[in-house]
Amino acid sequence: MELVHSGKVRELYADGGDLIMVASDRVSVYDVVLPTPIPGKGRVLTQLSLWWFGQLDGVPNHVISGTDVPAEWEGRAIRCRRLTMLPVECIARGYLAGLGLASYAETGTISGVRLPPGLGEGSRLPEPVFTPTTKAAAGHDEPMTYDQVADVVGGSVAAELRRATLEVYRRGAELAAARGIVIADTKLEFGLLPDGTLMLADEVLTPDSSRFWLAGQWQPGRPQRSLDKQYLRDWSAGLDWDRRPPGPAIPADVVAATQARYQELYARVTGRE
Ligand code: Q0Z
Repeated sequence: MELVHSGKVRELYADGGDLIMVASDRVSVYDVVLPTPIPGKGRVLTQLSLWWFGQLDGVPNHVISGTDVPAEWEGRAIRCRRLTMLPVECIARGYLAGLGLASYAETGTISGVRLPPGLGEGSRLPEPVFTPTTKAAAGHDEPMTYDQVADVVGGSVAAELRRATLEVYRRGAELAAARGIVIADTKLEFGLLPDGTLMLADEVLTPDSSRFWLAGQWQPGRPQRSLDKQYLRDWSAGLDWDRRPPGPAIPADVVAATQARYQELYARVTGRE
C-alpha cells in the first residue's frame, strides 16, 4: 500500500480509491514524540473515534469500515473515503486553554470573537466558540477569523463548517459530561465529496485531537490535569529534560500507568471495556 502521509503518531495509506488511516502506539508529550510506545494506544484511540462517529449521526463522515483493513492493523485502522480536504483546522472551544488562552490573554478575543473579561486558564466560556486555524505544512497553525475562512473556502462552506464543528463539539461535550468528563476543546477536519457534500474526516474527539479533563478535578484558574497524558507530564517534569527532541525513554511502570489511563478514558466515555 502506498504511504500518503506520515504524521507524528499516525500514518495514512492509499488502497485503491480508499484511504486507510493507521494509528500507532506512539505518544507525544509537549509536542515531542517519545521513543517508547504505549501498547494499545492506537487501538484505544481508533475505537474511540469509531464510537464517536457512530454517535454523531447528524454529521456525515468519511468512515467506510473499522474492520475491512489489513490484518496487521486490525483494531487500529479505519478505511475511509478519500476526500478533498479543506485547508482549515476546525476548532471548537468550550473552555479556555492552550492557544485559545494565549490569544484571549493578549487581545480579549479568539479568532475575532470577543470574550467577556475576567476569564482565566480553564474557564468555561459562555458558549462554545468556533476558533479555526490555518493548517500549516510546517511550523505553527495560525488563528483565522471566520471571514478569512470564508475567503478561503467560500461563504456557504464556511457557514457549514462552523455549524458542523459546533454541533460535533456540543453533542460530544454533552455525552462526555454525562460521564464525568469535560471536553475543553476539539480539533476537527472536514473534506468534500466530488458532489460538494461536506464530510467529517480524520479522527474525532480523541485525546490526541481534544482536551479531556475529569469533571471532578476541574478547577478554573490553574492548568488542568489532562486525563491521558498528565501521568507522562508529571513523570517527565521530574527529569532533567528541556522538552526538546529527543524525548526520554519511558520506564515500564509509567508505560503501564499511561496505558491504564487510555483504557479508563475509553471505558468511561463509551461505557464499554
Ligand atoms: C487526513 C493525517 C493520518 C497523517 C489527509 N478522508 C480523507 N481524505 C483525504 N485526506 C485525508 C482524509 Cl482523512 C487526510 N489527513 C491527516 C492523517 C496521518 C495525516 F492518519 N491528511
